[in-house]
Amino acid sequence: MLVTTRLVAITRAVSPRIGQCELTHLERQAIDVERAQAQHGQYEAYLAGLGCELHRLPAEPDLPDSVFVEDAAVVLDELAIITRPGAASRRLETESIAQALRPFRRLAFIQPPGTLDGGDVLCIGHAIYIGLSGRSNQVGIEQVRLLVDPFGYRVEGVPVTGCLHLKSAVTQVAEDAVLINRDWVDGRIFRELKLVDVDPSEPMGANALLVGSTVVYPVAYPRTRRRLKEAGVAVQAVDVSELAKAEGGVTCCSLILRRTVTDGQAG
Ligand code: CIR
Repeated sequence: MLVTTRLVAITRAVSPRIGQCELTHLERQAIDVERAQAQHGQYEAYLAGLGCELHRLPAEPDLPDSVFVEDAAVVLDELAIITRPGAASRRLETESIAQALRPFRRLAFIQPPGTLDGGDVLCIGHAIYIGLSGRSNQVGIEQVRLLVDPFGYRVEGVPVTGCLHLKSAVTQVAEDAVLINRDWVDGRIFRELKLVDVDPSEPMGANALLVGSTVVYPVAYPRTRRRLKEAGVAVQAVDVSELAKAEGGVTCCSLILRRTVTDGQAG
C-alpha cells in the first residue's frame, strides 16, 4: 500500500472590512482592499506552487481580521487545537475554522479564561514554544500543555516584548534554523538551533513561512532576505504590504497541515 503525505493550506479571503482590523503596535493607515485581495491571491498561488492543496474559505465580511486564519487554530499531526483569541473581536473567527479542520483532525478547544493566538505558537519538531504576549496567557499555555503531553510534545512559555506575537519575533526557516529578532525574544531559548538574525534596519522581518524547504517571505525586507539566502535558505518573495498594514505577516494568512493519502485516494 502506497502512503504519501500532502500539505493542505487553509486560507480565507480578505474581509472587505479589513481596514477596521485590530492594531497594537502600528498606526492605522488606509488599506487598499482590492490590492490586499490581489496580494492575498498571489500568496495563495505561491502556496499552491510549493505543493500545497488549497482549501480557500469564503470571506467573513463582519470579521475584519479573519484573513489571519493562523490565529484561530494550532494544527498538529495528532489533533487541532481551536484557540480562544486574545482579542475579543476575533473570537467568532474560530467557528468556521473548526468546521474547516474537522475533516482532517480531532478537535480540542481552549476554554476561558485561557487565551491563545496561533501566532504565538511556534512548533519545531516536538518542541512547542508559546509566546506569553498581549494575546496568549498562562492559562492558555497550560491547557495546550495538557492536550499535547500524551503525544510527547514539550511546551515552553516564552516571554515576548515589543511585538504582537511570538512569531513576529521568531519563526522556523529550516529544519534546524530560526529567523529571529533578539530585541523581542531571548535567543538563548533557541540555542540548540542555528539563529539567523534579522537585519537591524528590518525589525519586523522575523516572520517567515516555511513550506517544505522553501521560505515564503515579504519583499519588504530585502536585507534580511539576503541574510536568509546567505544562510542557504531558499526564499520565495511575496508582496504582502497591504496585509502588513493590518499587522499581519506571512505565517498568519494560512494554516498548513499534513495529510496522509493512501494509494490512489482521490483529492
Ligand atoms: C490582530 O491584531 O489580531 C490582526 N490585526 C493581525 C493578526 C496577525 N496575526 C498573526 O501574526 N498571526
